[in-house]
Amino acid sequence: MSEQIIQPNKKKVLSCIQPSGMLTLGNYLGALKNWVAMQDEFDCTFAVADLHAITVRQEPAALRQQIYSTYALLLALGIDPEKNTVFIQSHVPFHTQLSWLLSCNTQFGEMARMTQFKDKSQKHPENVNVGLFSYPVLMAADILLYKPDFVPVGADQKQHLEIARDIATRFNNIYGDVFTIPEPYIPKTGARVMSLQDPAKKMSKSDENANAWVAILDSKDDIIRKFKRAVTDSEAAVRFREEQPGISNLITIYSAVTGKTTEEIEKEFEGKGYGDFKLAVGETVADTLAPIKQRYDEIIKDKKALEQLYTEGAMKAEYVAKKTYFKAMKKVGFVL
Ligand code: AQP
Repeated sequence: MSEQIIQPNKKKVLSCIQPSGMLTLGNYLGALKNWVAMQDEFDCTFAVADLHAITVRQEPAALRQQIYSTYALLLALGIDPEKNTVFIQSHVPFHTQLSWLLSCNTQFGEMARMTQFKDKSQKHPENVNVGLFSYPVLMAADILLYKPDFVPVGADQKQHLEIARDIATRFNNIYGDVFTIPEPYIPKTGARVMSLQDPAKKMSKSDENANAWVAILDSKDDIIRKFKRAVTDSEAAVRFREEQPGISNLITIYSAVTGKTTEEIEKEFEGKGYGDFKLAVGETVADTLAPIKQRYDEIIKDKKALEQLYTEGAMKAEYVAKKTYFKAMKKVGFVL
C-alpha cells in the first residue's frame, strides 16, 4: 500500500473540512473547488474533520448523517479517493494522541488569543468547553502528522496554520527534527462568500438562519428563493462597492461561478435592477450545483461502497500518521 501513497515528484498538501452542518456555497467556492483543482498538481490528503465538529454540541444522529454526507459530497465534487487520501479524521486515532503531546508543548496564552475561540464562545456561552479552547492543537496534529509542504488557507484560517507552525518549530527545537514546517498555500482562485442575510459575516454552515447560507445540496427552488431574499441596499445599481457589502457579495459569487470579471458583470447588468440580477445569480448557482447534487444522490445510496472507500482512506492515512506519531513519541522519551 505504501507505494500507492508516496508520489515522490509531487508536493504534499493537506486540507480538512468539518461536518458541522450542510456544506455551503462558501465552502465550495472558498475551498472545495480548489481541492478538486489541486489533485492533479499535488499529493493531496483530505479529511472530514469530525472530531472538530463536537466543539459545538451536535445531535448524534444528525452528526453521523453529516459525516457520511460530507464524505459522499467530496466524492461527488470529483475528488478521486484512488489518487488522493480521503478519510474521516476520527478513524485515525493518532490525531488525538499526537494532540496530547503537542498540548504539553503549547502555551495557554497562545490558545487564548485565537479569534475563533473568542467568536464561538460568544456564540455558545452555555457551552464554552475545553475542546473549543484547545482545538487549534488538534488542528496542528491533523496537519503535522502528514508532513505536508502546503496547507491551503483562506483569510479566516491563517491564524490556525501559524499556530501549527509555531508548535512544530518549538517541538523540533526541543526534541529534534520530527515535523515539516508547512507553508500556507494561497489558491489561484478562491472567493470569500458572505452571509446572504448579514453580509458583514462570512457564510457559515452553522448559521441558525437558513436563509443566510446556500447548501451545495439545496434544491434549485430553494437556491433561487434564498438569493431573491438576499439583503442588498436601496441604490439598485449592480456595481461593486466596498460600502455596499450585500450587492458586492452577490457580484463576487456570480464572478466565481461564471468566471466573468466584475467589469463584465457590471456591464451585463447595466440599467437592470437587483431583481433581475438576483434571479440570474440564483439560476447560475443552481445550474452549477445541480450535477454535483445528482452525483451525490447516486453515491449516498450505496453505503457499502462508501464504507469501503472511507475504510481504505483511513488505512492510507494511518500508514503515514503512525510513523510521524511514533517518531514524536520516541523523541519525547517514551518507551516504544
Ligand atoms: N464563507 C466562506 N467563504 C469562503 N470560504 C469558506 N470556508 C468556509 N466558509 C467560507 C472555507 O471552507 C473550508 C472548510 O471550513 P470548515 O467547514 O472546516 O470550517 P469553517 O471555516 O469554520 O466553516 P463554516 O462553514 O463557518 O463552519 P462552522 O459554521 O461549523 O464554523 C475552509 O478552508 C474555510 O476557509
